[in-house]
Amino acid sequence: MSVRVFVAANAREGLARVRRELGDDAVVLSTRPHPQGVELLASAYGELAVPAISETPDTAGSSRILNELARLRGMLQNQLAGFAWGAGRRRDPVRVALMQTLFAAGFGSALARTLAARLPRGLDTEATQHWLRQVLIRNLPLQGRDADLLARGGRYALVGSTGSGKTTTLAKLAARGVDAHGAGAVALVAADAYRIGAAAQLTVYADLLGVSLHVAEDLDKLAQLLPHLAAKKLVLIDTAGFAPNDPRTREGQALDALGVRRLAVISAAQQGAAIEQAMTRFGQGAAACILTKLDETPQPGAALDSLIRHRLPLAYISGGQRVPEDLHAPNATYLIDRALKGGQLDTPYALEAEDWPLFAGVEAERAERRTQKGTSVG
Ligand SMILES: Nc1nc2c(ncn2[C@@H]2O[C@H](COP(=O)(O)OP(=O)(O)OP(=O)(O)O)[C@@H](O)[C@H]2O)c(=O)[nH]1
Ligand SMILES: [Mg+2]
Repeated sequence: MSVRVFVAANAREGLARVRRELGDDAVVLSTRPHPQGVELLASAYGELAVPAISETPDTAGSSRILNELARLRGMLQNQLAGFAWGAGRRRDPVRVALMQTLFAAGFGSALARTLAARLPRGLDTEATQHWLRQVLIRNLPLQGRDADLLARGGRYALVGSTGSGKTTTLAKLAARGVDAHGAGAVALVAADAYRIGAAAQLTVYADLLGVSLHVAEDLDKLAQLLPHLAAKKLVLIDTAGFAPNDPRTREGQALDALGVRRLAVISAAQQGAAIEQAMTRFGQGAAACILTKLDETPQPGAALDSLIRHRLPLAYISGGQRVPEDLHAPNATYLIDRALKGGQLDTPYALEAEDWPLFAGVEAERAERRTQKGTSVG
């Protein structure tokens, strides 16, 4: 087994050189500070693994050794990432503080890294926080007033995960539509053929508003119904809620062929991964997004992060169950300020100072997996 010494400016650079020169499976045996940054002792993985396998016929034993090596490698990587985090904090405290602000508020690492990389040099902590707030406000995609869905009218289907608030939001939109165009110009369509009582829920709202209600059990029926509603200024279609990975979500795309524009109704009160899934499945090709349950969302950062990355315009926000009061046009400043404030909440999920290096380790591993996946795909 030959061991090589690498000296680099920082741990991340050192690891990258080890990989470049000894391969992806290289094993880092030790690290220590060096006047030029960090010194790593590393060996090619094959040189460790081959003798172990050939010398012992006990394959179970060999795989135990391999597992143990993998575990040690993971541990070292974590430590190095933590070390890199500490070094980064000393070298560029303002940039690291920016990422901490974003992570604490529930924004994800992809956006945090992108913004940290674009932070102009030479800003102090206060100027950095100001810059961050402005960048987030500027990049939050909002539906422009001239594109107001209700004023323009049209055919809209509300799509989204189960219980995200589609029917309630539809009733709120319908009430606004009645205010704008009169009850005779608005029609509701119940296209939720899956849930018992779905049409009944809509009937109550239609009666209250004095608008007509139609039922379409499937897409064919909807295609037959729509020409009869051609005179209506605003047609709002309620659809069944599906989990984002349910194959029936494809029905959403079939609506496009009928000239129906989709509005993705997404609850902000979910964990980031669920929001991302819903945004991907229901948001793709949608005309706009409506974020619901903001009243139940202490940290709306994840939802705003997803909107920013998907560039899906936000048309309305919903902050309660009351029909029609709890529906509002979005205000970027208000939403971003709320998200950043959410990062200051004292919850058991907030990271303590000593958790950050560990968190950095996990993040570094995740980033590495993404890079490896990208490399193997490309
Ligand atoms: N707190 C709060 N509750 C909401 C909001 N929007 C909807 N809800 C509630 O969430 C629950 C589900 O709302 P629905 O409108 O039935 O949701 P849905 O997406 O139509 O549900 P399915 O048709 O079953 O997929 C109801 O109790 C609503 O009152 C909101 O903005 N805030
Ligand atoms: Mg519903």
